Amino acid sequence: MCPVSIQTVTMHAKSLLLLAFPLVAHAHFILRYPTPLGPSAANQETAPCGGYSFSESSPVTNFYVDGDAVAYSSSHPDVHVLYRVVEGNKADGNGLKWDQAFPIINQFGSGDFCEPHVTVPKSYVGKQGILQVIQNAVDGMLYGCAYVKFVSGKQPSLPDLCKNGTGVTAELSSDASLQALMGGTETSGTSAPSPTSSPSSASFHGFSIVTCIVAATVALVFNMGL
Ligand SMILES: *[C@@H]1O[C@H](CO)[C@@H](O)[C@H](O)[C@H]1NC(C)=O
Ligand SMILES: [Cu+2]
Repeated sequence: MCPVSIQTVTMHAKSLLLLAFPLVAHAHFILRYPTPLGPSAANQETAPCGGYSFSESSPVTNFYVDGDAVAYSSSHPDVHVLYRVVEGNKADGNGLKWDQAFPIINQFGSGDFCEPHVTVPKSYVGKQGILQVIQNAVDGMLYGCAYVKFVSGKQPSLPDLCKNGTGVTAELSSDASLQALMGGTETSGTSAPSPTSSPSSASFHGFSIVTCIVAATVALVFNMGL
C-alpha cells in the first residue's frame, strides 16, 4: 500500500509506527447517542450489534421519528455510514424488515460526529426497536446498536453528546456494500441530493497517501534526530 521508502525507516520509527497504528485501527467507533446496547468496541466487527444483543437490562432511549440525533466517536478518518431501524428487540435473523433512517454518508475526520436529523417512518411511533449504525471502514464492516422507543415529533433539544469534533464533516454518498444490506437499492433517496461523484476507492486511496506521508515524515524525523 505504501511506497517502498517506508521500508527504509529506522528501528525506532518502525516501533513507533507499530505502536501507533494498531491503536488507531482497533478503536473503531463508539456509539454515544442513543445509548448503545453496550459500551465496548472490542467485537465491533461482529454483526449485527458488535457482540451485544438486547436483554432486560438494556438501556432504552426515546427516539423522535421526525428527526433525532445519532452520535458516535470514530477513530477512522474516512468511513461510509448506514443508519437503519427495525421493530422489535432482535437485529439478526432472516425476514427482518429494516428501514433506512438516513441517506448513506461519507464521513471524514476522526473524533465526535453527530447527525441530528435521522428520521424514521411515522408508523414506528409507540413501538420499540433497534437503531443500528453500520460503518464501512478501512478494516471492514463495524456495527453498533441502540434499543429505542419511537416517539412522535422532532427532538426538541439536541443532547450534549451531539457534537462534531474539529474538522469532522460528512457528505451524502453511496456505498455498494451498505446498499446491498438494504436490498441493493437506495431506499432513502426521496429528499436526498444526488450522491457525490467520488467513489470510496478514491477516498481510501487518498487516505492511504496521507498515512504514507505521515509515516514518511515520522521516519524522516527519526532519521534526522539520531
Ligand atoms: C455535523 O456535521 C454534519 C455534516 O457535516 C452536519 O450535517 C451536522 O449537522 C453536524 N452536526 C452538528 C451537531 O452540528
Ligand atoms: Cu476500526
